[in-house]
Amino acid sequence: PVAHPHTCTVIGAPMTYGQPFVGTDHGPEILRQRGLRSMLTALGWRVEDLPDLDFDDATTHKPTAGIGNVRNPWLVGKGTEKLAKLVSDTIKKGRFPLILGGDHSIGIGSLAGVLSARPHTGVIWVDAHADLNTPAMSESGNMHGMPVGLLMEGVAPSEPVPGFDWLYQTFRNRLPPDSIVYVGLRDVDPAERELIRDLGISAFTMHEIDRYGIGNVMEMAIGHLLEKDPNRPLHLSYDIDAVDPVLAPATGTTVRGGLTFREAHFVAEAIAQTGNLASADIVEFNPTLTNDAGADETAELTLQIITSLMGKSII
Ligand code: B3U
Ligand code: MN
Ligand code: MN
Repeated sequence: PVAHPHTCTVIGAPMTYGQPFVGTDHGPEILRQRGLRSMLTALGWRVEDLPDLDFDDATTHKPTAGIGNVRNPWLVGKGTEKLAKLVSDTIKKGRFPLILGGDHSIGIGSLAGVLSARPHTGVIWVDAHADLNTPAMSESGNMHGMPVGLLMEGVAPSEPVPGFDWLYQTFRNRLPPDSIVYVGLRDVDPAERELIRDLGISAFTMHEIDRYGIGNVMEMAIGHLLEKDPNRPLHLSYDIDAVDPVLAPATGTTVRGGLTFREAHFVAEAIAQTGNLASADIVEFNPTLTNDAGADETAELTLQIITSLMGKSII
């Protein structure tokens, strides 16, 4: 397995430009206020807590609104470029990047950074959505629906989206379709569905979770990624909207019928137990989209999921 790196670098990525709402930028600060650092320390991690990335200075002289069918490509592009560099550098220093969103467009930066430092990484995408759109496919133009699409081999556009030249220069590695597994899907666009079928991407939707149970699903999902190389590093991208909105209401695109409390934790625990997890992001917490109680509950759940992910076991 990947050597336990012992030092966790907390990277705040307060991105909002990948979707229509403000508020996702408060995620990192709220998780820190609730004791993220001491909780990591209690689990035996050394913690390097960096200042949040600055995503606001990106585009003083570039168009900030939509270009074609993409919203805010320059803002997302320049922000995720910073994140990709930081993630790649962090991994090269032997540290575990724990990336706090922000909306899921930051996945473009995390994935690019991870693939640059460790091209052979297997990815677990826990989400209600497939995030497999490209600008040509997307119905919304929101870039939080595109991180997988922009990084996948055979799907990624051949020409850069404006603001994403870096993805065609220093960060050219792409993710082969057999190197990702989805867990928790329940809202997939028709064009995404077609790609998942055509490319044979491994997808454990809520239907498979109901049918086989979360224990079997995680065994199959992890088994798929580690089949050829049991030492393969894993990256987890955990969109909090994978969890049922009754438990996690503070997020931008809730979809009913999500993971239960225990399923949400089991996913994290099973991945932690492999010993292969080498980087993770947790995204889409937005405290402003519900009442205070809902925001509190979602923040606490997010923090607990991170705890499970970073090695907390029940006994
Ligand atoms: N697939 C849709 C909806 C969506 C994706 N990610 C979220 N929502 N959170 C889209 O806009 O691409
Ligand atoms: Mn997502
Ligand atoms: Mn989602």
